[in-house]
Amino acid sequence: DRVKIRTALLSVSDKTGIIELAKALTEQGVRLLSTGGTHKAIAAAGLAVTDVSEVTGFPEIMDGRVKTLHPNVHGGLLSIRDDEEHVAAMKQHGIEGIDLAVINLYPFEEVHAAGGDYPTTVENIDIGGPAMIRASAKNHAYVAIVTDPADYAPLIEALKANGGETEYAFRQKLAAKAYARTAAYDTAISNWFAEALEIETPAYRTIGGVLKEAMRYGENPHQSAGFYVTGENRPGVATAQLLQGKQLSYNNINDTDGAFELIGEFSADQGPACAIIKHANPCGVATGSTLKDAYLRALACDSTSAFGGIIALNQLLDGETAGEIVKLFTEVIIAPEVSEEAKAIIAKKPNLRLLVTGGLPDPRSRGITAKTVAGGLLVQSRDSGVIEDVELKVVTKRAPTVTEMEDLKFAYKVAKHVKSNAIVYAKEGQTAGIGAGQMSRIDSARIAGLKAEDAARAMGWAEPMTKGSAVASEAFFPFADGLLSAISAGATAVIQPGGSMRDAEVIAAADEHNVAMVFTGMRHFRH
Ligand code: 93A
Repeated sequence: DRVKIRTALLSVSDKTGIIELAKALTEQGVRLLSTGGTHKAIAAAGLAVTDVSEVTGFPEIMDGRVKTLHPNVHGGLLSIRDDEEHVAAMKQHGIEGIDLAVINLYPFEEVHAAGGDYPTTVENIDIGGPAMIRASAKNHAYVAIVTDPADYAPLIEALKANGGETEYAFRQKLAAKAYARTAAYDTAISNWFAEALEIETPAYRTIGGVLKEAMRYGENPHQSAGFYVTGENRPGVATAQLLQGKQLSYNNINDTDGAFELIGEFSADQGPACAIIKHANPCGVATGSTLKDAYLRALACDSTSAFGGIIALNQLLDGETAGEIVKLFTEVIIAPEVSEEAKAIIAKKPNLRLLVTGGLPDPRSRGITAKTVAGGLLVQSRDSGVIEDVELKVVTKRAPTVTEMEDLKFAYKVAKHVKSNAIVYAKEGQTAGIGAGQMSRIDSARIAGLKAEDAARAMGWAEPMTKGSAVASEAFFPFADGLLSAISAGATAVIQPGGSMRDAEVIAAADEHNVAMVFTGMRHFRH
């Protein structure tokens, strides 16, 4: 199962480490073949290398679109070395075997991420490279295919250790990696196309991404995990820059995403806002006169749960706010920008991760969400529904006051980002109590009320903030009981999608207590 490497084909866009590899291969007596740019780089290093045009007997044509797409290359990669017919064909057509292919592709993903225009992006779709990678990987019984510069060093070591030969198990692993690479590459192209044409139909989209980093473990220490990027142009945890702190864990990434997607509902021009997230649910969200004020108001909602939380901010993190945040143990801070003063303050807490995104995500933007089920993936378009875009219908005798209406909208935006069943009390742009993830809506309402009482005790307030609050339910109240629980906690205004068979009953209960209620007509389930 060992194969001596006699001939290698090197064709790389990313030339990292290619000279060192070419040198090591030359030392092993390997004959090098190469395409235009790679040939030039290797020859410039003073190494002997044959241009692939000599192998094909054909020049590179059409701006390089056709350079390796030739039977002399593909026959060399695909031939079964101990098959009589294959050997005869090679002889007849003058095809020489290629035992090692080192290929990385036109930088399609990078060009797209850098905002390349349509023709430039199209030109960066590599055709010959993936064809050679797939051919070599298929023929891994004889050919080693290296697609990742990180594998150059292990390859060189393996060749040195094995007298210039590769082992079957090594080639198998390389082949598996090669197909992962071409699959991810085509996925990126497919997703770019779907985005460019604004198509959300699943038939036009491939689900997948490019591995950004392998993580030490998953949701639990015994699970393995990787972070894949889909190339969606959206400020957030996948594209953020980590300014300090160790690598984010699986749970950190999940929670940070929840935090930043939520804070994206509050555009910077509406004033400072802060969200504190635990286990992907907010434990406090608030607007404020300053960012520090917003943070303190978010914290007041549930300062117990905020310990070890994730903090998302909707604008530049300033020194004052940073000084306040570092007083409590926090896992991650994510913000569009960070001032130098804030950086210096946070630097004193080296374990605190600081992520900067350069902008806020647009809650209305397209995109996909996916979750796994046993043996499958469920994929849907993002919940890009925004309260400002829907017509709110007052269904009770009393209409909400202006302040109540503001708080209803605020609470509904937050409820969209709380696991169902979600109940969110809010007052003056500050969450007063959040009930998340219960199997019955009334339990969520009860829990949110209890949390508000806890907060009042912790903060030394005379009464829980739910007194005189607005309350949001992300889906309709199936019965009046959930609403009555909210009313007994002190809510005076309610927002919910409506649409229950018992709407009349629910409206009557609200009217009976002089509570104002509005219907959004838009549900925000989040399971
Ligand atoms: O334009 S291509 O799709 N047509 C080809 O025949 C072909 N052969 C190799 N792209 C092709 N390649 C790619 O060229 C490789 O995948 C690699 O990324 C790049 C290396 O070109 P150079 O050696 O000229 O820098």
